[in-house]
Amino acid sequence: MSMYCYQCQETSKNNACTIAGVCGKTSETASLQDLLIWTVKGIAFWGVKGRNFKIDLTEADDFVIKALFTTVTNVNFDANRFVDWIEQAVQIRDDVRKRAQTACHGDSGEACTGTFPDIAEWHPKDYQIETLLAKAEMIGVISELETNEDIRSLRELLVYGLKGLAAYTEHAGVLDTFNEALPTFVMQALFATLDDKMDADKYVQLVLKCGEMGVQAMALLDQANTSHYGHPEPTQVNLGVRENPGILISGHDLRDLEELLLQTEGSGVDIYTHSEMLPANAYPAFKKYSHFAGNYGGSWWHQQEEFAKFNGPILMTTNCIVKPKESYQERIFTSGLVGWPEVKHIADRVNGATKDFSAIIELAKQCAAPQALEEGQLTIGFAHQAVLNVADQVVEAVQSGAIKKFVVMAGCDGRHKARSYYTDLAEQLPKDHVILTAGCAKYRYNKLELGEINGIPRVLDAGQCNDSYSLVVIAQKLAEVFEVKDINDLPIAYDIAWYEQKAVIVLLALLSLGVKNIRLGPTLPAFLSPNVVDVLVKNFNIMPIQSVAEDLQAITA
Ligand code: FSO
Ligand code: SF4
Repeated sequence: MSMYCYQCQETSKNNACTIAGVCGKTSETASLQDLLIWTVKGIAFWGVKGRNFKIDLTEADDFVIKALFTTVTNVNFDANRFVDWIEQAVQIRDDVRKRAQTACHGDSGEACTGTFPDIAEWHPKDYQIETLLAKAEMIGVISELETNEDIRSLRELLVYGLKGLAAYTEHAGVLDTFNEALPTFVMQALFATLDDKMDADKYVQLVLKCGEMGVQAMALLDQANTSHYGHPEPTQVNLGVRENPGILISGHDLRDLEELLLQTEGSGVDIYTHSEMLPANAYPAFKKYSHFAGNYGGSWWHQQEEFAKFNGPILMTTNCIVKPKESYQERIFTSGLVGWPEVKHIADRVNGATKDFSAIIELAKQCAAPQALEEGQLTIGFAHQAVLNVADQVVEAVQSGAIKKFVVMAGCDGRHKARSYYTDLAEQLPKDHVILTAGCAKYRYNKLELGEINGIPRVLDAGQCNDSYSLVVIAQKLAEVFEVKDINDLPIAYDIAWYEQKAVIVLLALLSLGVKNIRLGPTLPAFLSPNVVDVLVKNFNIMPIQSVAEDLQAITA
């Protein structure tokens, strides 16, 4: 065993990746990610104390959020970048420590005195990969396989929730929108994981608190997105191609898209979205660009085949990146926290200036136009504002019985054959059932002809995975209109597909709001021990998906 990672749904044999990641992560990168999380916990050790003494933690907060996000599945595969991250983490931890101890000078508080654990003051003899790997072996899940399985399970559930929380906090931060309560909680929770006395009950409370903060993070991001780019509008997105060369942009970073659209205006290069960037087509601020040409292809895991056919450059702004094929290795670029060894990386913004996408644009001009994958259009743009705009129609359809039930089928897509379940279920749902969706899970059914009910599409697409927040707002609005006290009494069923840690925070957010009876698939997380699953079943009646026939019967009952 040279690594131990079980943070995503595609983990090997639904147990753990122990030799190399199914995602393409090497054991070296996996170990460095473990060490980065450990050093970040060291920052939290001093950060929690320092915050009590009101020291400025702006830099540390930003670093902790970014560091967590960069270890999310399919974000960064570049071992060298993690060596830099670890070195920076140690420097930031030392700086926070120094200032925390100075701030408490004269105070008999624990920040000043006593002995401190290794995590609070470790320094490697150098930053050679071998030195760091030797340390990584002694920390991380791999070193703790013998410890209490339930505590380990709850602790990892919390850390994965924090990674998802960090991802959404970072997306909002890119748009200069902050809420200090979020990094404050992240540090407190990381700090708590260092406490050997934390029992299962305390972990469960912290996990639910993490969900609550997840709702806040998604609300913050919603505010950031809509205040910058307007509220998404119902939109028909073109799925075909034009004759100009194009740039394909994927991931979730709307600011990268905004700057790319601006820099390509009048250049003769069209911009297409891929995977989780599809919802950008519904924002008024982007729709105004005539060279914003539509969406190309499907969800993240189709990229090897689709990127080869696109012919032009591809920009990966966040996860999910898959090992690039030779056919497009020279045409793919990463930005922000994304990384793949040998893939060209666009430098970050400096002092408020925009990113420079000229290298991508110049390359695009020399490329052929994309090869068509499909034709037609897709209807998107049903985030909370758009749905509330047609609330009267929706309420009337529910009252008349034209809409019998809503089925929330949000979450992620993935490679597992078992995910055909979601296509089959969507196809076989009765015609009076409406699907509410967000995230890349929708690619399993969003191109099916599922029709409309009194002008309301049977697939209401709220946007990216973080826009699951919209689904919560819609549910709360329905509860208000129908004067239902318990959200679980609404005619809404939840059938969530998960893949990576952003889906973990979406799930925890739903639990924190008291949503019960969620179906989760295609498999339950490998990091949940049987006892932790029992707790989730007992308190929330979470259930694994069954056959399409069985679940259809239960959902439509
Ligand atoms: Fe998908 Fe990937 Fe949005 Fe995830 S593209 S899987 S949950 O990164 O973030 O839905
Ligand atoms: Fe395996 Fe998923 Fe971890 Fe990649 S992220 S190593 S696929 S568990």
